[in-house]
Amino acid sequence: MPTPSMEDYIEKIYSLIENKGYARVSDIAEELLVHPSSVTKMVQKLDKDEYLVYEKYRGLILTPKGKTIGKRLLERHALLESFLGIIGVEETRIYEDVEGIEHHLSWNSIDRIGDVVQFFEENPDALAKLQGMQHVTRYPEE
Ligand SMILES: [Mn+2]
Repeated sequence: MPTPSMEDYIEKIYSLIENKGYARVSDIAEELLVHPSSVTKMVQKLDKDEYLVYEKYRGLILTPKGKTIGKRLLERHALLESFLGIIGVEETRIYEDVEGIEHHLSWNSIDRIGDVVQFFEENPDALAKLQGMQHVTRYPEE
């Protein structure tokens, strides 16, 4: 199993390739706010663990294993964003909160959260009821 940090890289590489067709070390560094040398180090590890193939001057491609996991990680991220949206978390907090929790839930929990999301998508009346409970709250400075 990939570590949380490896998951962040695989997820980001997968989405870069989806959106731009390629993922360069510099793009990954920029998106993950890390130094390019850290990216190179991690990419070498991901290559060794067979999530991707890295060729210094030609960039990198995900292996079938890397693609499968990348897709799952991206779907997990999207699912958790939907979930936080449904339970009324403010739009501006959602991305960071998902980044904070996504690596720490079991796939079992992810599946059950998926049921909740599906339930509210299929039952707009229940969703409206839930939203009726969600009042705006002020939080201390974070
Ligand atoms: Mn994520």
